[in-house]
Amino acid sequence: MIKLYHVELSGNSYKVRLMLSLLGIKHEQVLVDLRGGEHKSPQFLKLNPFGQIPVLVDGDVVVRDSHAILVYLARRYGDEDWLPTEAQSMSKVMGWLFTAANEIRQGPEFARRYHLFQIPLDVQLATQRAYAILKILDEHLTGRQWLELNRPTVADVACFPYIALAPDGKVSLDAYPNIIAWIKQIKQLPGYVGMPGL
Ligand SMILES: N[C@@H](CCC(=O)N[C@@H](CS)C(=O)NCC(=O)O)C(=O)O
Repeated sequence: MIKLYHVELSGNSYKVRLMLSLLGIKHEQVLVDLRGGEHKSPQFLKLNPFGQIPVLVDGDVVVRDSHAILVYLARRYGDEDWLPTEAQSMSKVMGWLFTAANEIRQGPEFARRYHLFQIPLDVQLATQRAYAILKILDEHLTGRQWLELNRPTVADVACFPYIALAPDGKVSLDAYPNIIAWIKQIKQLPGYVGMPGL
Protein backbone atom coordinates (compact mmCIF):
# COMPACT_ATOMS: atom_id res chain seq x y z
CA MET A 1 0.00 0.00 0.00
CA ILE A 2 1.10 3.61 -0.67
CA LYS A 3 2.75 5.22 2.37
CA LEU A 4 2.79 8.96 3.04
CA TYR A 5 5.32 10.34 5.53
CA HIS A 6 3.85 13.60 6.74
CA VAL A 7 2.94 16.05 9.51
CA GLU A 8 -0.63 17.22 10.30
CA LEU A 9 0.11 20.97 10.31
CA SER A 10 2.34 20.97 7.23
CA GLY A 11 0.66 22.56 4.22
CA ASN A 12 3.10 20.77 1.92
CA SER A 13 2.00 17.43 3.39
CA TYR A 14 -1.61 18.54 3.07
CA LYS A 15 -1.21 19.13 -0.69
CA VAL A 16 -0.51 15.39 -0.98
CA ARG A 17 -3.25 14.26 1.44
CA LEU A 18 -5.74 16.35 -0.56
CA MET A 19 -4.61 14.86 -3.89
CA LEU A 20 -4.76 11.30 -2.53
CA SER A 21 -8.27 11.95 -1.27
CA LEU A 22 -9.48 13.62 -4.48
CA LEU A 23 -8.20 10.61 -6.43
CA GLY A 24 -9.74 8.21 -3.89
CA ILE A 25 -6.42 6.43 -3.30
CA LYS A 26 -6.20 4.21 -0.24
CA HIS A 27 -2.93 4.78 1.62
CA GLU A 28 -1.20 4.57 4.96
CA GLN A 29 -0.17 7.76 6.75
CA VAL A 30 3.04 7.77 8.79
CA LEU A 31 3.50 10.75 11.13
CA VAL A 32 7.05 12.08 11.32
CA ASP A 33 8.21 13.66 14.59
CA LEU A 34 9.73 16.93 13.35
CA ARG A 35 10.17 18.33 16.88
CA GLY A 36 12.10 15.20 17.83
CA GLY A 37 14.26 15.53 14.69
CA GLU A 38 13.10 12.25 13.16
CA HIS A 39 13.33 13.81 9.67
CA LYS A 40 17.12 14.15 10.11
CA SER A 41 17.62 10.55 11.31
CA PRO A 42 19.81 8.28 9.15
CA GLN A 43 16.78 6.10 8.48
CA PHE A 44 14.65 8.99 7.19
CA LEU A 45 17.55 10.54 5.23
CA LYS A 46 17.72 7.28 3.27
CA LEU A 47 14.17 8.03 2.07
CA ASN A 48 14.79 11.75 1.51
CA PRO A 49 18.36 13.09 1.72
CA PHE A 50 16.83 16.60 1.97
CA GLY A 51 15.46 15.66 5.41
CA GLN A 52 12.00 17.05 4.65
CA ILE A 53 8.43 15.84 4.58
CA PRO A 54 6.31 14.96 2.66
CA VAL A 55 7.67 11.76 1.15
CA LEU A 56 5.56 9.23 -0.73
CA VAL A 57 6.48 5.58 -1.08
CA ASP A 58 4.62 3.52 -3.69
CA GLY A 59 6.19 0.05 -3.92
CA ASP A 60 9.73 0.61 -5.19
CA VAL A 61 9.05 4.25 -6.04
CA VAL A 62 10.08 6.92 -3.52
CA VAL A 63 9.10 10.52 -4.30
CA ARG A 64 10.14 13.61 -2.33
CA ASP A 65 8.76 17.17 -2.68
CA SER A 66 5.02 17.86 -2.58
CA HIS A 67 4.91 19.12 -6.17
CA ALA A 68 6.81 16.13 -7.55
CA ILE A 69 4.42 13.89 -5.60
CA LEU A 70 1.39 15.66 -7.15
CA VAL A 71 2.89 15.06 -10.61
CA TYR A 72 3.53 11.41 -9.76
CA LEU A 73 0.03 10.76 -8.42
CA ALA A 74 -1.72 12.66 -11.22
CA ARG A 75 0.17 10.85 -13.98
CA ARG A 76 0.20 7.43 -12.32
CA TYR A 77 -3.43 7.38 -11.12
CA GLY A 78 -5.29 10.33 -12.65
CA ASP A 79 -5.20 9.82 -16.46
CA GLU A 80 -5.17 13.13 -18.34
CA ASP A 81 -7.58 14.85 -15.96
CA TRP A 82 -5.31 16.40 -13.33
CA LEU A 83 -2.13 16.84 -15.38
CA PRO A 84 -2.54 16.62 -19.15
CA THR A 85 0.49 15.95 -21.38
CA GLU A 86 -0.47 18.17 -24.34
CA ALA A 87 2.31 20.77 -24.49
CA GLN A 88 0.46 24.01 -23.88
CA SER A 89 -1.93 22.62 -21.27
CA MET A 90 0.88 20.91 -19.39
CA SER A 91 3.03 24.04 -19.31
CA LYS A 92 0.11 26.12 -18.03
CA VAL A 93 -0.56 23.70 -15.18
CA MET A 94 3.13 23.20 -14.34
CA GLY A 95 3.62 26.97 -14.20
CA TRP A 96 1.43 27.05 -11.07
CA LEU A 97 3.39 24.24 -9.41
CA PHE A 98 6.47 26.44 -9.70
CA THR A 99 4.50 29.42 -8.39
CA ALA A 100 3.56 27.30 -5.36
CA ALA A 101 7.22 26.34 -4.83
CA ASN A 102 8.47 29.90 -5.23
CA GLU A 103 6.18 32.94 -4.78
CA ILE A 104 3.62 31.21 -2.57
CA ARG A 105 6.29 29.51 -0.42
CA GLN A 106 8.24 32.73 0.07
CA GLY A 107 5.05 34.69 0.74
CA PRO A 108 2.10 33.25 2.68
CA GLU A 109 3.88 29.98 3.56
CA PHE A 110 6.79 31.80 5.24
CA ALA A 111 4.48 34.34 6.97
CA ARG A 112 2.58 31.39 8.48
CA ARG A 113 5.85 29.71 9.48
CA TYR A 114 6.83 32.87 11.38
CA HIS A 115 3.51 33.48 13.15
CA LEU A 116 2.43 29.88 13.82
CA PHE A 117 5.76 28.17 14.52
CA GLN A 118 7.91 31.16 15.58
CA ILE A 119 10.55 30.28 13.00
CA PRO A 120 12.87 33.29 12.62
CA LEU A 121 12.74 34.83 9.15
CA ASP A 122 12.13 38.21 7.48
CA VAL A 123 8.37 38.39 8.12
CA GLN A 124 8.03 41.84 6.60
CA LEU A 125 9.41 40.56 3.31
CA ALA A 126 7.26 37.41 3.48
CA THR A 127 4.12 39.50 4.11
CA GLN A 128 4.94 41.85 1.26
CA ARG A 129 5.49 38.87 -1.05
CA ALA A 130 2.24 37.31 0.16
CA TYR A 131 0.17 40.34 -0.84
CA ALA A 132 2.01 40.54 -4.18
CA ILE A 133 1.06 36.98 -5.13
CA LEU A 134 -2.50 37.37 -3.79
CA LYS A 135 -3.02 40.34 -6.11
CA ILE A 136 -1.71 38.43 -9.14
CA LEU A 137 -3.78 35.36 -8.27
CA ASP A 138 -6.97 37.35 -7.69
CA GLU A 139 -6.57 39.09 -11.06
CA HIS A 140 -5.84 35.79 -12.79
CA LEU A 141 -9.01 34.29 -11.30
CA THR A 142 -11.23 37.08 -12.69
CA GLY A 143 -13.83 35.26 -14.80
CA ARG A 144 -12.23 31.88 -14.04
CA GLN A 145 -13.46 29.10 -11.75
CA TRP A 146 -10.16 27.19 -11.78
CA LEU A 147 -6.54 28.20 -12.32
CA GLU A 148 -6.28 26.57 -15.75
CA LEU A 149 -8.20 24.52 -18.32
CA ASN A 150 -11.65 25.26 -16.86
CA ARG A 151 -11.34 22.31 -14.51
CA PRO A 152 -9.55 21.37 -11.31
CA THR A 153 -5.95 20.29 -11.90
CA VAL A 154 -2.82 19.82 -9.80
CA ALA A 155 -2.32 23.59 -10.23
CA ASP A 156 -5.27 24.22 -7.87
CA VAL A 157 -4.17 21.49 -5.45
CA ALA A 158 -0.62 22.90 -5.25
CA CYS A 159 -1.64 26.54 -4.72
CA PHE A 160 -4.69 26.05 -2.51
CA PRO A 161 -3.18 25.11 0.90
CA TYR A 162 -0.93 28.08 1.65
CA ILE A 163 -3.29 30.57 -0.01
CA ALA A 164 -6.26 29.33 2.05
CA LEU A 165 -4.05 29.19 5.19
CA ALA A 166 -2.80 32.78 4.66
CA PRO A 167 -4.76 34.10 7.69
CA ASP A 168 -2.60 31.81 9.91
CA GLY A 169 0.26 34.08 8.83
CA LYS A 170 -1.72 37.25 9.56
CA VAL A 171 -2.27 37.81 5.82
CA SER A 172 -5.88 38.79 5.13
CA LEU A 173 -7.83 37.44 2.15
CA ASP A 174 -10.64 39.96 2.58
CA ALA A 175 -9.69 42.13 -0.40
CA TYR A 176 -9.56 39.18 -2.82
CA PRO A 177 -13.11 38.06 -3.72
CA ASN A 178 -12.01 35.86 -6.64
CA ILE A 179 -9.63 33.95 -4.37
CA ILE A 180 -12.38 33.53 -1.76
CA ALA A 181 -14.74 32.14 -4.44
CA TRP A 182 -12.01 29.77 -5.70
CA ILE A 183 -11.35 28.48 -2.16
CA LYS A 184 -15.09 27.78 -1.81
CA GLN A 185 -15.10 25.85 -5.10
CA ILE A 186 -12.18 23.66 -4.03
CA LYS A 187 -13.88 22.88 -0.71
CA GLN A 188 -16.86 21.53 -2.66
CA LEU A 189 -14.88 19.05 -4.78
CA PRO A 190 -15.89 15.40 -4.29
CA GLY A 191 -13.27 13.82 -2.03
CA TYR A 192 -12.16 17.15 -0.51
CA VAL A 193 -10.51 16.86 2.92
CA GLY A 194 -9.46 19.78 5.12
CA MET A 195 -6.70 20.35 7.62
CA PRO A 196 -6.43 22.34 10.87
CA GLY A 197 -6.72 26.04 10.01
CA LEU A 198 -9.08 25.59 7.06
N1 LIG B 1 9.87 21.73 -1.50
C1 LIG B 1 9.41 20.87 -0.44
C2 LIG B 1 9.41 21.61 0.86
C3 LIG B 1 9.01 20.73 1.99
C4 LIG B 1 9.13 21.41 3.33
O1 LIG B 1 9.46 22.61 3.44
N2 LIG B 1 8.83 20.64 4.38
C5 LIG B 1 8.91 21.13 5.72
C6 LIG B 1 7.58 20.93 6.44
S1 LIG B 1 6.29 21.82 5.61
C7 LIG B 1 9.99 20.35 6.44
O2 LIG B 1 10.15 19.16 6.26
N3 LIG B 1 10.75 21.06 7.25
C8 LIG B 1 11.81 20.51 8.02
C9 LIG B 1 13.16 20.90 7.52
O3 LIG B 1 13.27 21.45 6.40
O4 LIG B 1 14.11 20.66 8.25
C10 LIG B 1 8.02 20.34 -0.76
O5 LIG B 1 7.26 21.03 -1.46
O6 LIG B 1 7.67 19.24 -0.32
